[in-house]
Amino acid sequence: MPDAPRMHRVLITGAGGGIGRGLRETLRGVYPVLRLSDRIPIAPARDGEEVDQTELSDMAAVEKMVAGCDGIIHLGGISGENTWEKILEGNIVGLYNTFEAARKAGVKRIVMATSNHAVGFYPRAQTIDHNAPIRPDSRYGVSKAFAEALGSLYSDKHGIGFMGVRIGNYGTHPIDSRRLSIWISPRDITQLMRIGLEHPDMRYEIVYGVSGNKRSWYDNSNAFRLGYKPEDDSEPQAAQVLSAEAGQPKNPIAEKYQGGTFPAEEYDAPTERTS
Ligand code: 15L
Repeated sequence: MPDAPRMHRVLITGAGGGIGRGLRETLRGVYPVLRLSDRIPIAPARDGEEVDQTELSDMAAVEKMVAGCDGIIHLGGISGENTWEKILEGNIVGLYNTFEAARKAGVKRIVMATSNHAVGFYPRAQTIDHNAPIRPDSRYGVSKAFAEALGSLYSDKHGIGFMGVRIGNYGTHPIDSRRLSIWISPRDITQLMRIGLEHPDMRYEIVYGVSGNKRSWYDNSNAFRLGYKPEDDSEPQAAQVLSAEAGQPKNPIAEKYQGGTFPAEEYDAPTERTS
């Protein structure tokens, strides 16, 4: 097995968002330098940190952001459904710029926040693994499928180690019944990000970014094979979450599919797809 790459400076893009702010704390001191970048101003650098403000659609700025980094946790871009123009700028052009700058700078690893919405049109009744064909539920989900494809290209053609984490829903606790199946805790996402950066044998992998939830609709065996041992499960919160939701009106499309409101938004198919 090859040696794990040495991570001296790790870049976190989208460091001002919820997951980025969490990882800033949980990865503090794990690598000698964390470079924290966002398009918006973020809290000033502390020891072992560098703070950067970059618009991902600006290639020259992205090249500066990436210079000198050994690994990248890419959280930047648009983090939910949006207009095509915004998705194109943040999640297609911005993503391409980040990968291309990483290639030129000799970055060894990219851990990418993809999303459950790359496969959100699978029914909740079905358990899927990392080999399930993509089934995006939104323009946002399509952009995450694009990210997985771009990761595959840069892995095959340029040898960059890539791990795409199809993140469910990150937070300190599950916020509704759907999230009981897809919740991921701060310590579990930290563990997965570290596997992506540090695993000695990483070329191209897709895993689900979920805790060890009893109600999961994913077969996350690929993450387990890479050494992931989730420490949390949403189940102890289930009774409380379900009783808070009792009696609320439900959209049948949102309830049927894994992506929830994402597949239901703008839905106007006269019949449901059956294949
Ligand atoms: C995501 O991919 C989003 O980034 C997040 O904001 C949530 O909407 C999450 O999915 C979810 O499905 O709950």
